[in-house]
This record gives sequence, C-alpha cells and structure tokens, in this order.
Amino acid sequence: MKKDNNQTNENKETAKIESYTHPAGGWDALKSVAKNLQHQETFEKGSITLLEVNQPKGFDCPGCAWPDDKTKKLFNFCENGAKAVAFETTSKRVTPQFFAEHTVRCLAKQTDFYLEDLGRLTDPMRYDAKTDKYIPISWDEAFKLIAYNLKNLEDPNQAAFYTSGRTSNEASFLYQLFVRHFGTNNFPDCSNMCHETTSVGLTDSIGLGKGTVTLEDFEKADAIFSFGHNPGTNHPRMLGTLREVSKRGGAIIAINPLKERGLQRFQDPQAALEMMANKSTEISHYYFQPKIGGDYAILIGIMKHLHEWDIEATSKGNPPVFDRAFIVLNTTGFEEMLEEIDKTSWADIHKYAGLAPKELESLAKLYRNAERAIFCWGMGITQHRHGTNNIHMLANLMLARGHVGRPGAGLCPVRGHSNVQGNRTMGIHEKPNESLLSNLDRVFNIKSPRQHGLGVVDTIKAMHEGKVKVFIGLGGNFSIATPDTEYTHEALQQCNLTVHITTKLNRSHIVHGKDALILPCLGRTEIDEQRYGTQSISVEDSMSNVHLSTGVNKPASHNLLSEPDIVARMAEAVFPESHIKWKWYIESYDRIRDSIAEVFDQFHDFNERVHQPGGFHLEHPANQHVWNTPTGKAQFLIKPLREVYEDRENQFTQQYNEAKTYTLMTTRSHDQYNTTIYGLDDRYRGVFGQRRVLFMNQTDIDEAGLIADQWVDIESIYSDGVKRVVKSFRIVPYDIPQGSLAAYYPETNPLVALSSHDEKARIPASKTVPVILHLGQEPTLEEMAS
Ligand SMILES: Nc1nc2c(c(=O)[nH]1)N[C@H]1C(S)=C(S)[C@@H](COP(=O)(O)OP(=O)(O)OC[C@H]3O[C@@H](n4cnc5c(=O)[nH]c(N)nc54)[C@H](O)[C@@H]3O)O[C@H]1N2
Ligand SMILES: Nc1nc2c(c(=O)[nH]1)N[C@H]1C(S)=C(S)[C@@H](COP(=O)(O)OP(=O)(O)OC[C@H]3O[C@@H](n4cnc5c(=O)[nH]c(N)nc54)[C@H](O)[C@@H]3O)O[C@H]1N2
Ligand SMILES: [Mo]
Repeated sequence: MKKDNNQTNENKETAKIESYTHPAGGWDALKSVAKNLQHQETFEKGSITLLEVNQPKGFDCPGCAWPDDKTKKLFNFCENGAKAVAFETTSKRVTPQFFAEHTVRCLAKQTDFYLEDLGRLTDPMRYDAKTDKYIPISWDEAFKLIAYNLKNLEDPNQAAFYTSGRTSNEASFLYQLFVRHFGTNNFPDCSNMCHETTSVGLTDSIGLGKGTVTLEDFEKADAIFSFGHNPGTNHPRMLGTLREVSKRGGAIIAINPLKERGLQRFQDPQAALEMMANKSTEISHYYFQPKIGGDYAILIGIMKHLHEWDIEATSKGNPPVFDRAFIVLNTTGFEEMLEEIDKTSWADIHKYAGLAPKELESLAKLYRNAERAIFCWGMGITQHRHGTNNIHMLANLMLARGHVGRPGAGLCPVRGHSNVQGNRTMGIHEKPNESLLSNLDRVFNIKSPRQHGLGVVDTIKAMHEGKVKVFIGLGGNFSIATPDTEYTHEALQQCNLTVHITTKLNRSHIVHGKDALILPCLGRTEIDEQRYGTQSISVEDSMSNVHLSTGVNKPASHNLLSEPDIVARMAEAVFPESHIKWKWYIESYDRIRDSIAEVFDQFHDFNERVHQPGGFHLEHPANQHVWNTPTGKAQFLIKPLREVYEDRENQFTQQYNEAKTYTLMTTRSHDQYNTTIYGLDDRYRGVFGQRRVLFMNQTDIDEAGLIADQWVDIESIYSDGVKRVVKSFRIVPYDIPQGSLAAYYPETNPLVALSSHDEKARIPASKTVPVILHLGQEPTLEEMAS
C-alpha cells in the first residue's frame, strides 16, 4: 500500500516549530474549521449541518460536554465541535470493496490518522482468518454470532461490555439492562480513564459524583480556579464563558505546568467586533506553574495558609477565614483534617508542590479573598495515582469556606465526551448501587447480578489471563485509548470474539479477537428513522442538563443501524424468548424514556420534560445541603502528604537512581479528539506538521547535553521491571517546569504501566509517567505507523 505524508505522523514539508503569538480562537479557528470541512470533502453539507449544532431542534454537539449557552442564537459550536461534525459528515466511505482490497495485516501498518481518515463505515463486517480480510455479514448473522458466543460462555462474567461517552442515554439504558439481564456488571467505560476519580472522590466528599455549578454561577462568581485542563483546545466554548467572567472583572487563575495559550488570551469567533478589531480578551490573570502532580501539595498548602490566617483573624476578633457555621451544620471530619494539616510541614509542601513559597501564598490569598469561587478541573487533576485524593482536597477547600450550595460558587469538573456523565447516570457502572439494581429488578422483573464487575484496568488484566473471552465495545477505540499498549493488544487478541459498534475504522478493529465484528452505526448528526417517525436521543452535559438531540443528515449508508437498535437486536438474539420487548422499544424511543422514568426518580415525566426547549436540569442534592454520604454530612477527607508522594516515588525503579529521571504527562494536541487524529498541528503550542514531539524545559535540555530538534527515545521506568520504550521523539523547548515533560497520547500509551493507577478509582496515571531519555534517531515510516 502506498504511503504519502498524510499517512504518517509527520509531514516533512510542513513540519516546523514556531511559537504562536495570536490569541486562542479568532480567525485561525475559523480558518481551521474551513480547512477541516474541505479535507473531509463536505464543505456544503458540513457547513449547513453546523447551523443545527446545539440548536433547540438540532443535535447535541459531539465535541465535548460543556453546556450550551442558550443566549447564543445562530452558532453554538466551536472549532473542536466543527471538526467532529466535519469528520462525521465526511463524504468519504469505507465499503466492503475497500475491505476486499486490503488485508488486516496491511491495514495494521497504517497510522491511526490514516485509518479514521478513510471515512464512514457502510456495512457490517466479519473478520475472515483464511484471507486475513474483513468480509460482509448480514446484521442477523452478526447478532447470531454474538449470541452464540455469549451463550457458550461458562459464566456471564467472561464477557465485558465497554462504553465510550458519546453513547446516548437511550442506548446506554438498554445496554446496561441487556448486560445485567445477561448476568454481569462488567462495564469498562471511558470514564475509567477520565473523570472516574472525580466521580468517586466527590461521592465520598459530598454524596454525588457530579459538579455542583451551572452556567449562571459563572455569571456571579468572582474567581474561577482552573486546575489541570486546557479549555482552548478541549472545551473551546468554555473560553466564551471565561471571557465574560474576565470582562466583568472576575479573576481567572490557572494552575498548570504548561503555559497554555487558550488560558492566556482569547478572541471570540462569535464576537463580531472583537474579530473585526482583531482584539482579544485576557483570560487568566494569574498563572501558576507547578511540577506535574504538585497539586495535592498545593491544595494542602492553601489549606495550611487558611488555617494560619483563621487563627490569626479570630485571635484578633476579626471575622474567621473558615465558614464555621456551614462546617458545623453540614460536615464531619473538619478538626481531624486540620490536625493532619498541622502535622504537615511547610518544607514538605514546598518540596512537592514545585511553586515558590511566595507564589503559593499568593494563590492561597486569591482563594481566601474570593466570596464566590468556582473550582474547574480536568485530566491534570484526575489522571494521577493520587487523583481521588486531589478531588478530596478540592472539595475540602470548597467546604471549608462554605462554597458549596452558594450561588456563584462550587465544584465544576469539566467532562470530556458529550454524554459521559449521562452514561453513568443511566447505570453504566461496574460498581452499581443497590437502589439501581433493585429498581431494575422491580421494573423489568429480572434478577440483576449483585457482584461488582470489572472496569477498564481489570478488564484488560482479565482478558490477558483468559478470564474474559468476549469483548463488546459500544463506541470508542479501546485498543489505544488504554494504557500499556503491547499488553492490552495481547489481551484483546486472546478473546474469542471482539465486537465494535462504530462509525469509523480504527485500531481496535485491526487488533482483534479470534473472531471479530465491525458493526457500523448512525452518528449523532444523522436522521434516525424508526416505525413511529424520526427519533431523538437525549444526553446529559457536564452541568447535569438533560436535553434532546435530533440528527438532520441523511445517513452515511442505507445499511447502518442506530445504537439503540443494535443493542436491542443483540439482546433479542441472546434472549429470543425474553419478556422484555426489545424491538418494541425501538419503534419509539419515548418508550425507552418511559422506562427510564420508572427506574430513576429524578427522571419522572421524562418525556414531557425533555421535549421542552432546552430540556431540564438534574438538581445536585448538595446545593440543598443534602449529603448522601454514609454519615449524612459532607466529609472532610485527607491522606497524609508524605504517603501520597512516597507512593509516587516508589513507582520509580531503584536501578535508575543514577540516571536523570523525569515525570511525563501524556496529553492532547489541538488537532485530535482522543484517539481520532484530525491533523498534525498543535497550533497553540506552536507545533506544525508532526506529533512525535517531547516538550522539555530548556535548562533540562542543556543539563542533559541535548539540543532542540534532537531525536530521543523515551523509556518508562516502573518498578515492575518491564521494558517499555517509544522511539524517536523530537525535543521541543517549552515553558514547563524542570523535571516535567509532555508528549501526546495515544503515541505514548505504550509507556503507561497498567498497574500504575489511582488506588480507589483505578484510573491509569497517564499524567504521571516516570521516564528516562536515550539518544534516538529520526523515525522510519514504519515506526511512525506503529
Ligand atoms: N479537541 C479536543 N477536545 C476534547 C478532547 C480531545 O481529545 N480533543 N477530549 C475530550 C475528553 S474525553 C476529555 S476528558 C477532555 C480532556 O480535556 P483536558 O482535561 O484539558 O485534558 P488534557 O488535554 O489531557 O489536558 C490536561 C491539562 O492538564 C495539564 N496537566 C497535566 N498534568 C498536570 C498536573 O499534574 N497538574 C495540573 N494542574 N495540570 C496538569 C496539561 O498541561 C493540560 O493543560 O477534553 C474533551 N474535549
Ligand atoms: N495516555 C492517555 N490515555 C488516555 C487519556 C490521556 O489523557 N492520556 N485520556 C483518556 C480519556 S479522558 C478518554 S475519555 C479515553 C477515550 O477513549 P474512547 O472513548 O474509547 O476513545 P475515542 O478516541 O473517543 O473513540 C473514538 C472512536 O469512536 C467511534 N465513534 C465516534 N463517534 C461515534 C458514535 O457516534 N457512535 C459510535 N458507536 N462510535 C463512534 C469512532 O469509531 C472513533 O474511532 O482515552 C483515555 N486515554
Ligand atoms: Mo475523557
């Protein structure tokens, strides 16, 4: 197969590093939208489709989970969403003819960018080992094959059912019902790699693992703290919200090891005057750059300052710093937490935080002075071995000042996939609570399994050990979104059957089980026609607003099924005699929503409420000061600082004590959506035409005797002794603290050990990879494809 530059991870003609001086957003964002529409050969259809994004009668943007701003009349999308739409509305197709011409071995040599760029899948396909090709299969035969494999398992726990966070509430609900009826809670989910630490940590602290704020709170807040997320690239519509805060004088404070352009200046493509005058708005007034993983020490340090100031203030008869009335009425564990804070030395705090003492103090002052503060956070907080501890400390600080349930203040995890929060609400959970299970049993007359199931990390282990033999993926790209790529690929290849419900060709179809199916489905932009007319699905955004989404485009092929339909037909094939009327549900999705309403109290009158323009909001009980924790109170929880950081250091193998070790974060470029690579630029970080780059502090480069542009190999050095190396990364000097490095995922996933994860939420620690560097060479084309 011919390879051109587009098929590699580098474009030799355009590869360059050039610092980016423009604000985030602005004209370059519009140019990029046009370029992507053109590349997907969908300029007209894509542009028209964009007008329907996040409109009352249109579809929910598949780009991210940031809520819609109801005041935006015409355009309610961003560059990121536009790329996602262009990718889905592409005119390119992957047909049975294409598969007839390409063996899987040959496809395995192509880059991830190349695979997805081939376009939309048109027909269900089954792997044929004799020819090493995918060949067409009818839908009925495909479901029979799944049923045969599932029914022949000795134990339902030998199957695992993955979900990626774009899946609708309706598909998720039917999926979890089918899987529990089948008899397992094995629900690995993309959350297990994303915000699970948030969900677990906030449930411990305030009783429900969701954020407490809405967009209106941003209108009232006087300080927004942004910990470890990159809205310029990952949630561009959020920049519009931050811009409004900034314009009315609110403070925006970023805590991030990397200087991110999107957190510094922003030109709103929606604001005509700003665009014409080529002006921009300053976003962060304060930018703090800790070491990777320094946040836990920072949060403890802020609390220690507050405590000292509180003692000082009360001793002088001044108003206290802590909100004692709130604490007494609503919380437990405050004094115990303070005891731990007292025991923690400033020397330790400063050592682990990576901020100068003066900086830490000024950060603490910013928090103390805020009447109404919002904490936002992303993967920089969650994807650590101590991710859950980070969340506990964020909640501790908010509770200590009474910022939960106060207008203009609260906790704001910024979720990724557009319905990742809704999947969980609908019961996709490997550790379901009893009330969900007993409600399902009551409404559907089934016996849901009580034994907890497997999340992502444990599914991979179980597949590798031959304990899970059937893998079904509802969306996503499991094989490369996950850590420890080589081990994970072996695990998938052990399976008797792997099934992917999907829109585009990706690596997970190439790294398959002994038998394998690709089942192509409708995308969110497409019309879903069923017996009672065009159907809508519903989603829940990052701020718990539930609303409908209705596709507007003709489907990419006549042979696609909707996700709910695929789930229902799979269930029907496994349970032909079932008392649950699977296909009846598909005739009108209102019927699925009626059942959802029966299972979840919060979804009462679901159809009536969701058909209102804008849908409805799910109240967070914490805002009414109702705390669904074991103690009935919000809980202050703390782990000793040293334990957290000693655990971190213990993952470094001792044998490398001599070599200079670094901590690597694996992160996203501007031109990617998780494992989907749209292009090879990372505009705001000044990287063009390439992805194999390693961001490094200039002093570190000098001290290691390296120079900019030099090629290095990166080796991770966990104490398990397994050799994990990725080759040929180009050094890019960057504004990042010494000892910290950054490179893109998924290229660096082979470095992340499966065993390195948060203890409680079991999220892979993909922002804390201990590494050393070796001199390397310019990559060959083959290396770029791998
Ligand atoms: N265009 C685009 N949009 C997306 C996605 C995408 O891939 N592309 N993915 C979607 C998904 S699923 C998700 S979850 C979100 C992810 O959105 P983000 O949460 O922004 O995720 P990352 O890009 O991984 O960036 C993490 C940020 O954390 C910082 N960071 C790394 N380590 C640390 C640390 O130890 N401390 C602190 N304070 N900061 C740190 C990095 O410098 C970076 O700015 O975006 C969603 N939206
Ligand atoms: N090292 C490292 N690893 C990470 C991360 C990191 O920061 N660093 N981030 C983690 C995070 S936050 C996440 S959320 C995961 C993401 O993990 P996943 O959700 O599994 O991965 P995606 O890349 O979002 O999935 C892309 C695929 O979804 C399919 N798809 C797109 N639209 C649809 C649709 O409408 N329906 C269906 N059925 N399929 C569709 C397409 O085939 C596409 O190839 O990755 C995680 N992995
Ligand atoms: Mo995510």
